[in-house]
Amino acid sequence: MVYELPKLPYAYDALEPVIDARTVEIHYSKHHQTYLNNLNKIVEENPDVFNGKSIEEVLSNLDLIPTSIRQQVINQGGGYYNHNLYWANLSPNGGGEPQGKLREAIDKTFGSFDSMKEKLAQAAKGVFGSGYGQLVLDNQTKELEIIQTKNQDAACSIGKTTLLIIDVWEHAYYLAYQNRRPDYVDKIFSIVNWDEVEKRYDLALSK
Ligand code: MN3
Repeated sequence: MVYELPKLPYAYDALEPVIDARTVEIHYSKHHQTYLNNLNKIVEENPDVFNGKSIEEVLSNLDLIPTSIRQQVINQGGGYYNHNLYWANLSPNGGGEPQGKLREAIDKTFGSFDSMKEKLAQAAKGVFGSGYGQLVLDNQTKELEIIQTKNQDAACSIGKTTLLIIDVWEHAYYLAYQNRRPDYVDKIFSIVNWDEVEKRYDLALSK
């Protein structure tokens, strides 16, 4: 079994003006696709390591991966996994604020939605080099946290569930924003798919 590229849930130009069509097209059809192709090459050469497992299961148990291919799985598998999450937590109909249980937890943990947003934006803007700002749930404590992850490291590899992930690799914004990463991060909140983030939260709590 090999992994598959999830269909982009909207057109390339659907996230404009926040993210331009060409950036979405290259990011999805070249970057995301390449992580997937590279991952599937590793799968074909090491079928016993993957054995039909979901990529999340693989990345959540890195110690089961032979050390000779572990970093490649982190890089390529993480690149595939993080982008699956990234595209799905954006939407042309996004923006606004989360509701329900997630909203209650945000208010309780961070004081307010705006204060969470500010903290997440600062984390994303402040990633040194390539990586992500993320709102996650700690799988043990069931507390919300804001973290930075480097390169294509996956939150599930450190016992966290990704709820909202913001890609701050230059390829995510450079065509339209050049060096202005903070502008991209501030604007992305108007296309966040909070329905999807709430779904991830409910699922993670039920585990
Ligand atoms: Mn990316």
